[in-house]
This record gives sequence, C-alpha cells and structure tokens, in this order.
Amino acid sequence: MDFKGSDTVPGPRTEDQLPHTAEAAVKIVIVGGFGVGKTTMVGSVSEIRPLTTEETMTQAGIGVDDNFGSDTKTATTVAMDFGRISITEQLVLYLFGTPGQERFWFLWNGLFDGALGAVVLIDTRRLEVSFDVMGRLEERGVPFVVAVNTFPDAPRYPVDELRTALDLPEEIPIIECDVRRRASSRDVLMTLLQFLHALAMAKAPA
Ligand SMILES: Nc1nc2c(ncn2[C@@H]2O[C@H](COP(=O)(O)OP(=O)(O)OP(=O)(O)O)[C@@H](O)[C@H]2O)c(=O)[nH]1
Ligand SMILES: [Mg+2]
Repeated sequence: MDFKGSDTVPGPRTEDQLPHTAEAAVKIVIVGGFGVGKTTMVGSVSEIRPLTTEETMTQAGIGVDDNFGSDTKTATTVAMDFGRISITEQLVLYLFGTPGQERFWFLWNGLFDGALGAVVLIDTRRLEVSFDVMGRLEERGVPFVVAVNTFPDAPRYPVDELRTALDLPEEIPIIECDVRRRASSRDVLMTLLQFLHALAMAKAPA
C-alpha cells in the first residue's frame, strides 16, 4: 500500500499552539444583533487564524437576511466564530462569536455555557435588538460590557443618552470601538476584563 506523503501531514502551526506559559484560559462570548460586526471583531483581534462558520447570503435569504443597507456584507455566521488572544503570558482568552440572525439564536445557550463574560456589540441604527441580547445574558447571569461599533453612517450619541436608551445601570461600561481595528477590539476586551475583575473584587469577602 502506498503511504507516500503520510509523513508530511502538517502538525499545528506554531502560531496556533498555546504558549507554554499559559496558566488560565477564559471563555468570552461576543454577542449582538445581525451584522453588527461580531465576526469582524473575532477576526481582527485573534492571534490564531479564526474559525468561522460563514455562509453566503443567497437570494432565498432576502427579506429574512435583511442586511440593513450594508452592501459589503455577503455572508452571515450560521454556528459560531472562534478565536484566541493572549492578554499576558499567563492569561489567554478564548473568543466565541455568536450568530446574529434570530433563526440561529437557539445555538446561543451552548455558546454561553462556561462563559466568564460577554461583549454586547451594538449598532446605534438598530438598538432594539440589543434588548433581547442583553436580556438573555442577564437571564443566564453572564456579566457584559457594551461596545458601540461606530459604522460611519450610524448616528453618534453621548454615552449617557445610550445608557438611558438601553436602560443600563451606571456600573456597566459602554465604549465606542471600530471592530475592524485590532487595537480597538483589544481595548474592548481589556474593558471587559477590568469590569470582571472589579465584580470579582466586590464579591470577595473583606
Ligand atoms: N464601515 C464599517 N463596516 C464594518 C464595521 N464592522 C464591520 N463592518 C462590515 O459590516 C459587515 C458586518 O460584519 P460581520 O462581522 O459579518 O457582522 P456579524 O455581526 O458577524 O454578522 P452576523 O454573523 O451575520 O450576525 C461586514 O461587511 C464588515 O466588513 C465597522 O466598524 N465599520
Ligand atoms: Mg458573524
């Protein structure tokens, strides 16, 4: 039998391997309505080539896959996105992006299991979807921060107005970001980590 080539099966790429210094891995979910930029965020910030489950939106999806005037968006997530980022040599975040279309929301429950925290991405043109998203996180007790993805044609509002519109308590951070930029996506994750740290400290016995 010809096994020629069987010894050339590639192993994991060096950049995909977990650093040997890693001591803690934390699961973070990136949630939000349809087309707010979840896949873009996981892709921009991940240090490994992200796993995506994008399907092309077809004619059959028109009306269902409403792309809200974004003519650059041709694909949608049907299961999840997955990426990884090292925050320090010891701390690694595993990022799970959820599908945005409501018909795939049944997948969210599994994706939330074991998550330490979440980023809720919002588009100011479609705030109403954020209520369902945040409600689901609250039900499951997953702490979250809100990141406003600043699309150029979306209206900008002061944080206080957004907080009122979203009915969010003072302690939940709201920040602006451009998920296409790695540094900006990283800042969002750092804000979440600081928030989670503050929550943990507040719960710790004095
Ligand atoms: N101008 C601009 N375009 C963006 C930005 N973020 C994402 N996009 C574009 O908007 C579209 C939507 O991004 P996706 O990352 O697919 O959004 P998603 O939330 O994963 O979408 P679903 O999985 O379908 O819910 C893509 O065409 C992106 O290139 C942004 O900050 N500014
Ligand atoms: Mg997506």
